[in-house]
Amino acid sequence: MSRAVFPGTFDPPTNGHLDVIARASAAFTEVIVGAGVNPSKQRMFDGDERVAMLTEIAAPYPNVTVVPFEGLLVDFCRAVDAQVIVKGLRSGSDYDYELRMAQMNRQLTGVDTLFMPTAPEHGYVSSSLVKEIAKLGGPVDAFLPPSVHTRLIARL
Ligand code: COD
Repeated sequence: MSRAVFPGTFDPPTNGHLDVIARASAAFTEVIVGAGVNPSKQRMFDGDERVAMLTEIAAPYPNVTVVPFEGLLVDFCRAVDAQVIVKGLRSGSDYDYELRMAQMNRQLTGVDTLFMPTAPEHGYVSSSLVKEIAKLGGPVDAFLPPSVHTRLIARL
């Protein structure tokens, strides 16, 4: 039995996040999507909204559950008894950022991180860019699950 945590801010969840959720669902017995807080990012959606959006888009995957968390990721992994952290990688800059966190998290509690390369069609998609484009009136429906797109447009 392997239980993995896929953590992120998911503000909002994009098609890139959903692709990682789908592939992790096929790779692990159980996947817990951890809707967390990145202290360096301003959020548009609160924790309940991000959990609701993730729960809607993860509905087709019965072994995926969505759980909010605050505090350290390693403490969350311990609380839900997860053996592995899954992260998506889009670029070298993602790798530099994620490698340090992966090494730190392993040093803190021994939990390992597995990286999943982005699907090429989602490699340039980020929540931050999607929000910026949407706020300035540009089209973002190609980058978001339909239910998330509806919520984002309603918010703006
Ligand atoms: N394709 C594939 N993967 C993607 C895509 C895409 N288009 N977009 C994003 N991803 C991946 C990211 O690389 C990341 O792995 C994941 O999806 C989530 O992305 P974001 O941007 O929603 O989330 P982040 O990077 O802001 O999340 C950061 C955490 C909340 C995980 C981090 O801040 C954290 O661990 N916080 C808890 C506090 C803590 O433990 N700090 C110490 C860390 S050592």
